[in-house]
Amino acid sequence: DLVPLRRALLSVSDKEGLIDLARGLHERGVELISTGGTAKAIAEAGLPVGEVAETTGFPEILDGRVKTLHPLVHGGLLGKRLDTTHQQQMEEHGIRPIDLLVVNLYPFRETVAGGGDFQACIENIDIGGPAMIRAAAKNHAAVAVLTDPADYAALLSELEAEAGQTGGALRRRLAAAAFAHTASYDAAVSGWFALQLGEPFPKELALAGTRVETLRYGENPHQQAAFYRSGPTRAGVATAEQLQGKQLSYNNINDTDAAFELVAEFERPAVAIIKHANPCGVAEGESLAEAYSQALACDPVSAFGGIIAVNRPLDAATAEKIADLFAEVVIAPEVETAARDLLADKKNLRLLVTGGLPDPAEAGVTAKAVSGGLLVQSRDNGRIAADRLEGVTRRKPTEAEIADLLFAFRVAKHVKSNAIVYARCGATLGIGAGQMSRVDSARIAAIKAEQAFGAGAAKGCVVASDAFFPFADGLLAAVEAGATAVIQPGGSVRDQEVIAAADEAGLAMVFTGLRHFRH
Ligand code: 93A
Repeated sequence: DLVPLRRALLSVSDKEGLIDLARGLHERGVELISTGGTAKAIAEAGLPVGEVAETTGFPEILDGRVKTLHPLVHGGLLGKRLDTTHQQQMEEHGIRPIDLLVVNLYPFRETVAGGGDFQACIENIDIGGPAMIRAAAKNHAAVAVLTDPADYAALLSELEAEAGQTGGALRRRLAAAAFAHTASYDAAVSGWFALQLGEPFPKELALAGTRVETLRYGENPHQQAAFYRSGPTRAGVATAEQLQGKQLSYNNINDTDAAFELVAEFERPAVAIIKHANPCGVAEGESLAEAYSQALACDPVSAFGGIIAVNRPLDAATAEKIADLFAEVVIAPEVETAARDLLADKKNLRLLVTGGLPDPAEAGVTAKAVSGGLLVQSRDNGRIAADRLEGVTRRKPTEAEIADLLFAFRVAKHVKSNAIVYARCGATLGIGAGQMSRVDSARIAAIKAEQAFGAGAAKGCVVASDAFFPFADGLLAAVEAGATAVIQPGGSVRDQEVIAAADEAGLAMVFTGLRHFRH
């Protein structure tokens, strides 16, 4: 299924690699036709190129909205080469076949990301480009289609190897990539348009994403995996620059994301250490180094092989401490040179720098695959401030307790449910995560605190619960561990029972009215 390549149409917004490709084609005797800007660029490189407008005998009109939308173009892309009726009709109408299409689309995503206004975004919705791409990809039996400059070299080497012809396998691969390209483009357009209407969940959901890399494997070695970037703007693991260390794994990326989102919750210097998407220690402090030591102290055993996120430029003092631990990943908004030098010989440590922090209050969506479908929700961007707390017990929390309650609740937001977090002085003491019963989470958190800090260590701490206590037992388990102040959403039918138990124990308890389930 080799097809000679005689005539190519090039129409690209991103001109990367264009001239090398055009030159390579020209050297093989391929006739080039092109749209305005692309033709200009090719001609400026001294290569012969015809204008599409000459081919069609029809000028580019309506500010370029109509330039390639013409039967002489689409007929040339879509006509079957081996079908006599098609060939007859093409001859009758003077349609000459196009054997290669090179198109990339108007920069719609970039216009949105750059803060373009509504009209600018609309103008950057490409119509003619996707129409041609789809036509060429449909007719891949005869036509090759390039939508990514990264594939230009593969086409040229195929021409070299096959004496100016393209093979079916390459054309099929390029067609599949082409349909993925227009699908992703349309997903970006449809997602943006729905948002303009204040509708985050359109009737038909299309996911836009560009593959960052294929991963070695998924959650387990027998699973395949890849990483996609969906939005260009957010500072986070998908846009981070890796300064050192081997390739990130699927679990690394998942855990690093959890760590960085968590640490972004805090105004003061803060550190989170994550294992299996749950924090094994979180702390804020006067300095990063201080916060790191406290975060590590919460569960130094689990922290081995963990993922560390910081919310300030990583400094030498903190890096020196991190160097003592076996950590898989460190992610930071910035890395000071001295810190980088200190970590440089830790060859297995992956060091990521993002240039900024995620905004915990930012809107967004999260998605989770279920069998045969996708569950989509708005991001949990809920945050509680001191003035939103409702004191429900006789004793009201002190200023210091309020600070710790808010800290603990922000941590609990990032712990898998059922989540119980004991904290004191801006540091976690014990975390109970992912249990089916809340009372078990409370007990586990107490055991962890005792393991790390000794018996009675949690005395006088605060406790946060990601959802209400359905019974008094979970609260009593926290009291037994030493908690004296409680933060929880409230809203259980047995709230009165739980409040009475808290009063009896002399606790100060506040309700947030906000739940942070996380699964
Ligand atoms: O405005 S369009 O939707 N109408 C068209 O007929 C058309 N044909 C190609 N945009 C169209 N294109 C796009 O123009 C291509 O997809 C490419 O992104 C761009 C190249 O324009 P120029 O060659 O003038 O730089």
